[in-house]
Amino acid sequence: MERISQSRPAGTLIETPDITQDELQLAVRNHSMPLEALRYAITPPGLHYLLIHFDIPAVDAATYELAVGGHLEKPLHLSLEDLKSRPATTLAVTLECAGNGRARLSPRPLSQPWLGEAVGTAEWTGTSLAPLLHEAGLKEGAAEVVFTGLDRGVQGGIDQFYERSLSLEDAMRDEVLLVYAINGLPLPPQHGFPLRLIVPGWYGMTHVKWLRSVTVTDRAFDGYQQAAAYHYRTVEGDLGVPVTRMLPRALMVPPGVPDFMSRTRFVPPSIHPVEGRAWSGRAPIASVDFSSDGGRSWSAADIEEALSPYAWRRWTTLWDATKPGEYELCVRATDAAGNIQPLEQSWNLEGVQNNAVQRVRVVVGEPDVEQIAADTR
Ligand SMILES: Nc1nc2c(c(=O)[nH]1)N[C@H]1C(S)=C(S)[C@@H](COP(=O)(O)O)O[C@H]1N2
Ligand SMILES: [Mo]
Repeated sequence: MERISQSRPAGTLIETPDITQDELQLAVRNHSMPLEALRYAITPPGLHYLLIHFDIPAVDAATYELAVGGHLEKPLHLSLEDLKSRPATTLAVTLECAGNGRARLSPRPLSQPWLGEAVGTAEWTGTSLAPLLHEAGLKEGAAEVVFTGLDRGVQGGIDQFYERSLSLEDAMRDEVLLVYAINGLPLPPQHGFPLRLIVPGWYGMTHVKWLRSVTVTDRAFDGYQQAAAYHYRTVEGDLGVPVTRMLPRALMVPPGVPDFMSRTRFVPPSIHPVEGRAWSGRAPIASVDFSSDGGRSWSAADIEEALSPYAWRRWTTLWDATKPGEYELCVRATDAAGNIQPLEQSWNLEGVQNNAVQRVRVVVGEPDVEQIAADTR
């Protein structure tokens, strides 16, 4: 018990740039997407980021049932076969954790220490939620839909199953799916086997995995993950603003080859193609700008079509890297609603929605092996 009493609860801010053992433990359980995987429109299996608050629950597909109940005329119990026999939709959707970028903040909110790569895009297959709720008959006064997972744990001092809600209006949108397949294969345990929610455009916490029940309620849900967590607040005690749809972000595939420890890049003098992906859950991506001088000057990148309205778009540009020296490459996305990525970190108590621009240090020229050795000693 010593260990637990010494651990710092989530919500703690920490000044040290060093990662704590608790953060390291979270980081090895939950991995981000290696940036070179931005090459793929659909993230290959195993490279999609992962976030699991508690433990992956053990589920027997043969006896599994989803309970659909609450403020409904005809509550339902659906087997996996029942769900699979309903009309199916496949949709390419980009998912990003709301805490992406948290570890760049100072002081740092203690939680999963993402740097900027907690993202992935998959083709999810499942059945639309709205027709199911219509069939079950929404009762007068239905206001919210609560999605509960099979995974249980303690967070914020509260024993809970992971659960989140949506307003009835948001839950009834066509693109909201109960999915049982990813990239044409059954969900693997870590992504929510046998069934998860997909709410295109929203930050990761919305997409409840390992669904046990869908419950229609006539009042606002006040569970921990809804009412306490996932709020953008800069002042303790402030209610803050709930985290909902993804803000725009662009990422680049870091060019050249990396140094093992610092991940500084080395590129031979050349005209160098640079590529990446950009997304927003608020509006389509309108422009992507590239900088090779740390964000002092920008030039527009070319943008390609997305696989779906909810998937990231590929962008490309040519970087004039003919002159040897040190560079800081940046990329910045703007969406059609006018949301633009900030240049500075967007500090807040939980470390959510920090969509500050990515910065990649690149040396044009041959790696200076002696200097690298000196820097890492
Ligand atoms: N049941 C359950 N659903 C969950 C979570 C969880 O811990 N339990 N984590 C959420 C968070 S915070 C994120 S970012 C996404 C991650 O989805 P992925 O691991 O499939 O990428 O799942 C969400 N759904
Ligand atoms: Mo997340």
